[in-house]
Amino acid sequence: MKFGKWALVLVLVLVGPASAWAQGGGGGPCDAPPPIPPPDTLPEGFGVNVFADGIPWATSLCWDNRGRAFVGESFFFVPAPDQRVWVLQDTDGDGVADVQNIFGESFGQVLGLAALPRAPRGRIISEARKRKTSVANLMRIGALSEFPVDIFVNHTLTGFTVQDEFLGILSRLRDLNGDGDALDPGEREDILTGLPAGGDHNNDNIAIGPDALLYFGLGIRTNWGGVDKPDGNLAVGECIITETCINGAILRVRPDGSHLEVVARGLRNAFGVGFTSNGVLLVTDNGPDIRNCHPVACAPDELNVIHPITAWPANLAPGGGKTPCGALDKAPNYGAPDFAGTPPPGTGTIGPIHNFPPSVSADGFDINLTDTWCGFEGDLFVAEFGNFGNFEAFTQGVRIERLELITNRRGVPTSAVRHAFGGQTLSFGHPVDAKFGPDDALYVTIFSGFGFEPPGRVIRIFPIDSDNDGTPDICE
Ligand SMILES: [Ca+2]
Ligand SMILES: [Ca+2]
Ligand SMILES: [Ca+2]
Ligand SMILES: [Ca+2]
Repeated sequence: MKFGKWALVLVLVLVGPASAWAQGGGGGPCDAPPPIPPPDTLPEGFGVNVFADGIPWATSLCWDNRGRAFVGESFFFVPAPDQRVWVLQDTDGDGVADVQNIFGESFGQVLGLAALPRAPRGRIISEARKRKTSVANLMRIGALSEFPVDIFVNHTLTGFTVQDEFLGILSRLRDLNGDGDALDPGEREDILTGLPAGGDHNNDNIAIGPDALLYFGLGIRTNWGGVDKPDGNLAVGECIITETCINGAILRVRPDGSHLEVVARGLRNAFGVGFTSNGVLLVTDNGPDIRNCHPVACAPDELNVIHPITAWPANLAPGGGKTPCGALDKAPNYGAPDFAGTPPPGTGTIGPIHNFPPSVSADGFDINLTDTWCGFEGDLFVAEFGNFGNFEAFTQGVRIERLELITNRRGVPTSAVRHAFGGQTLSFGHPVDAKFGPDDALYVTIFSGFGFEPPGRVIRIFPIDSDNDGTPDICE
């Protein structure tokens, strides 16, 4: 998903001529038209309801270990910082939030949230190992609930003049007085500032690794391999390269904000991040568009496996973000901005395990680790926001998609089969994130903006149990 200056540009400017610049090989997605979207339905055996309404710019979502959902918002036209993080809870089990409050405020555009118990690091690591699951799933099932949680917020103080600003912030929220919010003095700390975010892409979703460290993508600052003219006027082919070497990367950092490291480079905008139950990091990467500096036609979005996880120091200078880059040459390169999608053989770059159709905007996702989504075990559910590039039509995306992961003997995904799940979900709206909740339902943030209908909200997709015996129909 793309935020920042491009949002304004969309309203004012149409796309320029396209070229298949730096497009990868291997049967490009333009070779065949994308499949016709199915009707706006869920598969048989599933229902949907509105969990919470009135969150117009809902983006990322995470669960803590007490059944609370946290939802960030991001509205690009409001000068930062006045974006918020909401806390939602269904205390009576009817599938609708009856607690809906502001948990934190005065953020820039919020695109990433994660909950981490305030427990010794070794305790978190051993608990995830013992249960053979991810830290996010530990939260979902209420493990380590004797510990309070910290909520981490990735946000960007973006404006429309961002060429050399370093506006990405990672904040930690801690409800010290237990009153249900982090609005009291001392409850917010900006543990990382000066990330080179802004422009077209920001610091994105956050996942907690099996090492109890925070992982997140930091997008490049323009469409593809360059920054637009500093006066903000866009012209095809005119670029000023001011990407830093930690743009287009996957970063990781300790929960106190120290030891910022790069684990992968060559990504464009790795929006969604998540770990499998055996510790493999998956990321969705939004492919380039047909627009301004270096337009690219027909580039797919990607699902990448970041593996194995090794790290190189990022040494983010305060306020600067000018990182010595030499050591990062060793970090695995996922292709951008030289190759979008599957690269030709022999480039030394790592291709995705799956190419989404162009412009779906594959964003936040979750892995099904529930016991009640029978037949979908281990599948990935991806929120596809839809194509900004064809703004009026939204011919791609705007749906929840299911990816069936094919794994090797070590349990590492090697490819994926794409299945329709949420249909062309225009009546749901534009999804940005999807996370399984403590009741095994899939919770999806719906973003509104530019007059999108319906308004921003969180919806809940659940397996129907017709005879109310505790076993969903799809398991009987
Ligand atoms: Ca309720
Ligand atoms: Ca408080
Ligand atoms: Ca790639
Ligand atoms: Ca039943």
